[in-house]
Amino acid sequence: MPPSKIAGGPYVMGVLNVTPDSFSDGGVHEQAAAPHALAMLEAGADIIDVGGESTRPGAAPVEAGQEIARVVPVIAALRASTKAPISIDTMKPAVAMAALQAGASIWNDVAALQAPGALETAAAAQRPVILMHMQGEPRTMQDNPHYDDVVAEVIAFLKARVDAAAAKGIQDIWVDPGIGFGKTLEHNLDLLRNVDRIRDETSRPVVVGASRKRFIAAIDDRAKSAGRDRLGGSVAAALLAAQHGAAMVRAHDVAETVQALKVLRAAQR
Ligand code: PMM
Repeated sequence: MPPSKIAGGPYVMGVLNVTPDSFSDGGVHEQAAAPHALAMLEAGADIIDVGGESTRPGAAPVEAGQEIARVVPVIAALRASTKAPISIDTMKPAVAMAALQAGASIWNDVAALQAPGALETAAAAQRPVILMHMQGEPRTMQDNPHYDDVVAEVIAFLKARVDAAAAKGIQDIWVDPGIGFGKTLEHNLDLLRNVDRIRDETSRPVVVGASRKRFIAAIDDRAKSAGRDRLGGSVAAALLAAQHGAAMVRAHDVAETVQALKVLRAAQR
């Protein structure tokens, strides 16, 4: 990865959901996906994360063929117009492979390479991977999340997945605590406060995706809808993650997030 556009700060990953049902920006960018991605890069994003299957709570799975049909044309169009790194946000090895061939260079897997064949596919591709923690599966994960010690359990899971990936020869491994993926408000806050511990105990850079998530509405009931009503909370969570050593934050509202991170960096010097 080239250096972050925020000198010394975390990378900013701009979210490009090419899905009709993503929880926060569903359907908005299907036609205008590549221009929206280019605008996010212009606004300071370091990398674009392309996803073709919604993982919002309650979302139904999508067939690999349909997911490929959504993401590959967008990745190819983007690749033709920018050198910026593109990650593919998928749980499916077939989709990851098609996306990497079309020009993506990073596999962002919310299932942490647990699908059959995923570790082998990632090892063969020799590309960076992001391994995320999720309790359960998107359809049911928010039904009744439970942990005895959320931070310790998430770290133990991530360490095990890092070990499994490293054992296959995968070298560039990032980890993500999976904000909102089978977690209550308290679980999410506990994880955000402990990003540095997750980094230190996994010895891996940490990605944090809190942008526009439901826990913000659990704190502020004026943030019920999943769009820009959650902007303030999203930026606050990105700053908190950055202060605790996040190496990358995933954001829908790139310009605002980058500006806030620049102010944080300036004050930290
Ligand atoms: N969240 C979503 C999707 N992909 N990937 C990573 N690494 N971390 C996340 O927190 C994450 C993700 C769900 O949000 P979206 O529907 O807005 O993309």
